[in-house]
Amino acid sequence: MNQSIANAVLDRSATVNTSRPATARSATRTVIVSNRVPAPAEQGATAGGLAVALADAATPGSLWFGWSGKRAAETSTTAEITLGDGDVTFATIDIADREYQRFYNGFSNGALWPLFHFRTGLLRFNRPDYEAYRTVNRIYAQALIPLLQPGDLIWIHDYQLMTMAAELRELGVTNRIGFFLHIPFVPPALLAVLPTAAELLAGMAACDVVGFQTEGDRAAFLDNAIALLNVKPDRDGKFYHDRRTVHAVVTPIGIDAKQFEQDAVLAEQTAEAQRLDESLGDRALVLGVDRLDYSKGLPQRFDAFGRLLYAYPQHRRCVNYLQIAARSRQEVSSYQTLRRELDRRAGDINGEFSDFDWVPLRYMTHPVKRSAIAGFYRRANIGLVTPLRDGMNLVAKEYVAAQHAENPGVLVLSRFAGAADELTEALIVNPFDADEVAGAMHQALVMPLAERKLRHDALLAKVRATTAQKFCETFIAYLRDPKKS
Ligand code: GDG
Repeated sequence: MNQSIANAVLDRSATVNTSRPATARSATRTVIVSNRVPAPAEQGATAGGLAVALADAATPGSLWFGWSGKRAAETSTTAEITLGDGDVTFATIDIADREYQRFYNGFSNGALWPLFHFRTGLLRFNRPDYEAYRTVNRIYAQALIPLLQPGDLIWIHDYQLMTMAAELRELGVTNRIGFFLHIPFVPPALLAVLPTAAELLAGMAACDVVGFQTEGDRAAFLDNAIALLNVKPDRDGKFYHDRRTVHAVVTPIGIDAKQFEQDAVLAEQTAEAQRLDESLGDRALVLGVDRLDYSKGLPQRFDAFGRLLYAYPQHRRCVNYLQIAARSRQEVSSYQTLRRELDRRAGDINGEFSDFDWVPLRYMTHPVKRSAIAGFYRRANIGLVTPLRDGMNLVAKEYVAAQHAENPGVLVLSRFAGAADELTEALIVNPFDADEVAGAMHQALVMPLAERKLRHDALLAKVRATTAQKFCETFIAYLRDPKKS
């Protein structure tokens, strides 16, 4: 779960004194469950995000439960409790290294992630990995139960924990449970590729509320529910299954827009942003910021930049493309292959177009501080966000929030990012078509100021309207109010 989202979740939680006896019926407490929980000690250490976020999460009383980040010899069965700043309780468990490999690298990132990003060719399914996934979901459920209070609203996040709600029900939990999927959902023909599809779907249907980023994702889920659970959803996305009404909702995620706008102004003054600016001189900047992940369409994006330089030679020497591609999941082989592929393509483009005093493509795989990234966005004439498939894509929203209102850059956005449903004033492209993406970059580079401002004004209004806070409020309102859902 993205940190700003986590904070917003905590912020939206109603207050309750955690020292109350479990039997006392009190204001509802939100219990957030995510695969990874950053321990309080880590929070100051992470640049930007966590420290800022926890300062925001001042509302006391919530519980955030998940994995500690430690791979131990044995999986822990009881959670370690720490009180964080702002009276937020963190409860973490360790997972045994072998189990973690199979649960996280194996089934979560080797099977679910590629499948849900429409990449069946990359899907690796094997039973031991799936069994470990089920086991870890069960362990999460078992370790959470002693911490639960009557009336707690349980909000589970993302694809690593799709069967946890079913485990909680199996163990007798009657609290309202919500699940939010941060990544896309796939239509029945694709989900059917997974031998255990019906079990995963039943896991989701053990919740009261199931949330998605887009209408398309919700529709895909409902189609699968019809096909695999034999249910009949109504027009609101509600269906009855196993003595429970399940409500499928769309609650698109956002950023803390106001905060990001302010951060970007300050970030312009950071040493990193100044150095970047000096290194560019008068040249335009095309910027990509992604985790190094095959869903982000980086090889195709590199090709599109090559097409720009080839088809529109007037931009040669006048533009630089900086791609920040922070390494992730390096233990999964498809990520190692991607990295080698990008090294090769970057070399090809620079070999072909570089001059003795100009190198068109700068590509780095180590992460950049959050404060510096905001400054980089602000300097960039184009925010290049071209995933092949993406649940939402927060980079698109951050880029919009970071722009100078009087001289904004242009967002070039993949139609296959969830963000494209909202950010329709961006230049929307098909990331598989290098010529189309190159054409959009050219259009952006020559776009008159008046048009850039018109587009940016409209985009900023949307980014400000669908914030992280709004996302949490909307989801928790569904979760809190059985009548609403
Ligand atoms: C998943 C879904 C959905 C990136 N590089 C660096 C860095 N970042 C930050 C960005 C942004 C975040 O990471 C990436 O968020 P995205 O939404 O773009 O993508 P995923 O990580 O794939 O997130 C996605 C999201 O969940 C939320 O629901 O939108 O669709 O895939 O905030 O700025 N941050 C720092 N250094 C980097 O080098 N500090």
